[in-house]
Amino acid sequence: ATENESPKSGSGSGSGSVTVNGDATPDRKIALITGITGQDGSYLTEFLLNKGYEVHGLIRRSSNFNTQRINHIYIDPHNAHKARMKLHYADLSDASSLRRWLDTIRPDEVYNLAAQSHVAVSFEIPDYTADVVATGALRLLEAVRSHIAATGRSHIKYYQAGSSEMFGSTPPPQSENTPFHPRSPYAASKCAAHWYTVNYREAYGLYACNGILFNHESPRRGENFVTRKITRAVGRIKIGLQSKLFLGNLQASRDWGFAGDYVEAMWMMLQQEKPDDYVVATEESHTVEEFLEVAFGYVGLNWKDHVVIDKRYFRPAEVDNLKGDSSKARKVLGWKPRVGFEQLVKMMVDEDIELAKREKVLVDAGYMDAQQQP
Ligand code: NDP
Ligand code: GDR
Repeated sequence: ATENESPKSGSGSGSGSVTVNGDATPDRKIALITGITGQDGSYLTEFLLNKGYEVHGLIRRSSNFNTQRINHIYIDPHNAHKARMKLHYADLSDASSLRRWLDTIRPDEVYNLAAQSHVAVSFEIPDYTADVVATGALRLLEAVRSHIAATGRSHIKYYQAGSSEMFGSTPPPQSENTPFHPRSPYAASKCAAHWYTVNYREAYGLYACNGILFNHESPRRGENFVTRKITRAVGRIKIGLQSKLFLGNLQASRDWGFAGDYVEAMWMMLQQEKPDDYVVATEESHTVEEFLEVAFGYVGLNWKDHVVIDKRYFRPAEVDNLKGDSSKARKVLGWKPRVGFEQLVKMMVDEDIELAKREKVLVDAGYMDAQQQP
């Protein structure tokens, strides 16, 4: 896709056929997504476009382009009449930008996916994490509330990306009724965002839902989350580009699903008559070590020959065991995961082997150092 001067689709008036000012046509809903450039944002955008939505994403300014995960669905509105995804600059730390885009886009559904989403990093930048994850959600809720008060558009629905990290040290299985005991600045901030959302629902009658999603992964997962870090390494080791993989705690257990399945649950929550909170999980938990066994074993390698434990990847406080009870989502929404654990690991390894092969071509041609990643 062609790079333009500002967010890829441009947000000025007259740039393309997508409606920027005004309500949706009767048969076309408008969604506004924060965090559209992230893993979930990209899958949710594909999902909503397939459902016929017009999708507007808020992206933050970066010195490098940060739209890699959505480039494949981007249509330059200057050249095409079919662009149904538009990007606009905003930031969860800037309340004025949130209100301005709500007033301009006039969405039917708002998905708040933006976050500093790395648990370990939240110990390094706790203040920023709280500002974006907790207060950012409050800013967006308040922008929605004041937009409704000013326009009377009370049908707007709001989705908050909650996390199983909120359960922290409370033992599994974790359901909507399980008490929160967060173990990181990230998790404590997500708890605040959760309760802000409940409060806006109760205080103002806002249609607002909390999705309490357990870990979900994909080939688009950020490379410093443990699953992707492992599958990237498996690909590169198999192709001969690296030999060691440095990891922290291998005994932590997570309920890992496929991100593509989880974005559907987000949408389903907003299609119900009444707003509510839902746990979304596979109900199966595996340790990091089990993930290693499946990922390395799949390509005929033994993880013990390559993994080195490095203390720097241990956290000041760990979440040992997460396993969801998603019976409410299964019963009320009719949701269930399609991709199982082994299938997920293999999907990620397959894609990362292909990626490593492409890197190898560049390394062999002298265009790239093997240590470097594209
Ligand atoms: P990612 O880290 O992949 O994406 C986060 C998104 O938030 C990116 O688009 C990022 O932009 C954007 N963002 C970060 N800071 C700001 C800011 N200050 N203003 C505006 N946008 C910002 O996360 P995922 O897609 O994996 O997760 C989506 C949401 O779901 C997050 O809120 C996460 O905490 C939550 N969650 C995720 C789970 C998972 O397993 N994936 C499980 C439970 C909850 P940029 O691309 O520029 O960095
Ligand atoms: P998590 O995901 O903290 O569950 O948060 P992550 O993949 O970072 O960690 C999972 C477990 O693996 C252990 N681990 C390592 N983790 C990382 N990142 N790097 C390592 O080298 C490593 N070695 C071992 C961790 O200690 C941990 O126990 C994710 C994020 O997407 C959150 O935004 C989301 O809310 C939760 O999932 C649900």
